[in-house]
Amino acid sequence: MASFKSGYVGIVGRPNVGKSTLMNGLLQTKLSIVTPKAQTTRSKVVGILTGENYQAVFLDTPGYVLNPQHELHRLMIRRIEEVIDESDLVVLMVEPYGIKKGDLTILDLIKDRQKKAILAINKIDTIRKDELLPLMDEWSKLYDFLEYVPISALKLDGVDLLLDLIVKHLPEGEPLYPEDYITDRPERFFVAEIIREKIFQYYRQEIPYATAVEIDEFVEQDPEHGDKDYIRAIIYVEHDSQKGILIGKGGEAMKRVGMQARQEIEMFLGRPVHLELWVKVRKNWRKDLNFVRRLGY
Ligand SMILES: Nc1nc2c(ncn2[C@@H]2O[C@H](COP(=O)(O)OP(=O)(O)OP(=O)(O)O)[C@@H](O)[C@H]2O)c(=O)[nH]1
Ligand SMILES: [Mg+2]
Repeated sequence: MASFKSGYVGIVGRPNVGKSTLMNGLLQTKLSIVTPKAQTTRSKVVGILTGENYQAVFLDTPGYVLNPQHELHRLMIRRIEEVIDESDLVVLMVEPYGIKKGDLTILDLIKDRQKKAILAINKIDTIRKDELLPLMDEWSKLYDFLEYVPISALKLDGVDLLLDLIVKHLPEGEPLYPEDYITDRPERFFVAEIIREKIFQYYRQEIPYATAVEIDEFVEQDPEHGDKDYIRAIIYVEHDSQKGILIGKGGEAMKRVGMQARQEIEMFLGRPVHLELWVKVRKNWRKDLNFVRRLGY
């Protein structure tokens, strides 16, 4: 009988390289939020994939910020270090446009801990095939990766192969979670993330970065709302001016966020919800360690 394999697989890399896209592709579920902006993911997102003879617990992480500017950034970096520590296998994800300083900083964390690692070169749909070999060659001089896998997480190209190789290098062991689990984070975490994703998609410049979402109330099948779930979320910004931009003229901008978020939350939960959004100013919240912690980062 074939033995069972299981373990934690950390997905790490610079901001915006496609880590969350890969995790969703591996799970074939939209679990981790994805936007075109860097620093979308702020915490560890657990995604569990159970197959016939394996269970891989994927840990999506924030992108590594090279110049941390506040407590939120510092916590994001700490999460990456923790994930590398707890991983049985690390997937270092990079872009195919040359080796960057941020790549090397993360590689050092892997090297220091002598972790088993696979290099995933993502976004190969954006380059010529003949650019790949020289790049893999350069990477192979920096660390003894177990595998070098070119992929396009977006087009799901090479993702099956990557999964096979991940499973190949997982240690033998019993499942870590019940086989029908896809995550260990609560629904309210994902609800807050979906709202944050819409804010990242709709607003520009500093607004998304100065924003945090907290679920203030979550009542399942609240009779007061026609048996829909009732969810009240608070959107924090750092300054009064940001509050105005977020709400928009006549509340139009916020309405759009609310509508899009509600639709996606309903898909995620598989049931109808009544979503209420409130915007509050919390001066410089990103510098307030206690507050950042309270938000779950
Ligand atoms: N062309 C192309 N774009 C991709 C690919 N994978 C991801 N992207 C895009 O890259 C952007 C960032 O993707 P994410 O998955 O959010 O990246 P991330 O590494 O999780 O980013 P952070 O959470 O900010 O660290 C999105 O616009 C994705 O659609 C790919 O294989 N090819
Ligand atoms: Mg991400």
